[in-house]
Amino acid sequence: MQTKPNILLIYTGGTIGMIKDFETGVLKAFNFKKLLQKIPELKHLDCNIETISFKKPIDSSNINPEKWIEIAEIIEGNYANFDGFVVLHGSDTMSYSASALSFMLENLNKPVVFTGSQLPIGDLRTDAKENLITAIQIASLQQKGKPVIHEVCLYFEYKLYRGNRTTKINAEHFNAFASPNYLHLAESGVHLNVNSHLLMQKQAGKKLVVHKKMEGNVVIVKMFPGINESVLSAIISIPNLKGIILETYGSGNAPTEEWFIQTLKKAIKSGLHIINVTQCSGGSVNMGQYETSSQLKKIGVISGKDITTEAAITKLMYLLGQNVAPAVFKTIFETSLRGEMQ
Ligand code: ASN
Repeated sequence: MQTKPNILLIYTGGTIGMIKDFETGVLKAFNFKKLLQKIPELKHLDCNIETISFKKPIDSSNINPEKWIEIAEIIEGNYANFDGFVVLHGSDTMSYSASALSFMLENLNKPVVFTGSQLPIGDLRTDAKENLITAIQIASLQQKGKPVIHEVCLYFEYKLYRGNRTTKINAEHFNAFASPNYLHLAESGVHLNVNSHLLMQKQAGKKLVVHKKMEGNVVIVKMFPGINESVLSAIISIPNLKGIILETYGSGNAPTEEWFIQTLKKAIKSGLHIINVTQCSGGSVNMGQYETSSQLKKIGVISGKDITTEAAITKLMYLLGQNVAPAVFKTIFETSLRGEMQ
């Protein structure tokens, strides 16, 4: 007889577990136990659910690398005893956290499904119940007693995405996330349809490795017409800065002005890693396609290809934390490690 899968529900905070303070009208995190009381349906699911909560649940704007480590350690400590993990997380920074965890959890052979909601669980029109119930069902999916999914995903409003391919696109709609450069992994309708050919393959025989060092001395610079030398030079001169995610135009284009290229060249020479990521929500960096990007290629700017900014910054933090040798940093960054780029 097949046993029911064991699912660990990790509550970090976010709207999903918030209630309204009726005096002030402000949304505040509340006791996780009450979350389960709000959804008696959970008892009818075909799995065993255990729960664990951050001591102090947070609004996801307060997430940081220490808290990512906390999530990673909960998964590590419970990895042997559970078949899947559901992380309840605020939607605002969920794509950053799902991306970070995808890098921190190497050789993941079980599902880690992030979800949350736009409206609190107690709200009449809440999206929390569907998101939570289906996320648990997805984490429970098994074939021949083994998990179907072996990666960090994000489930929201009827779609399951690869976590490190997502971005939050809307603060109003229930359909709050998009994965512009990678098709959704599954869709929930009358049936739960999984696009099996898009899933990460199982890492046969490899043990989970949890990486807990994330470099904090990094920055995201979004290009805009009018960015000037003193601003860019000041950013590049930040003490101990190790890497920059440069959000460029279109397919990775930036000004051809001498001061701009020289400033970046100097920075790369001094050991900074500069990664070219597009400001466009979809599509890829292709340095060399236009004159406005061929100089960047020449001076050693790293191509972020079709990576999201969320995945780029967390991959940078992760690789710098790994002390990857400068000589191979570019090659490793340009390689897909967890399905985050083409
Ligand atoms: N501010 C909330 C958070 O990210 C938003 C949400 O969960 N919908 O924690």
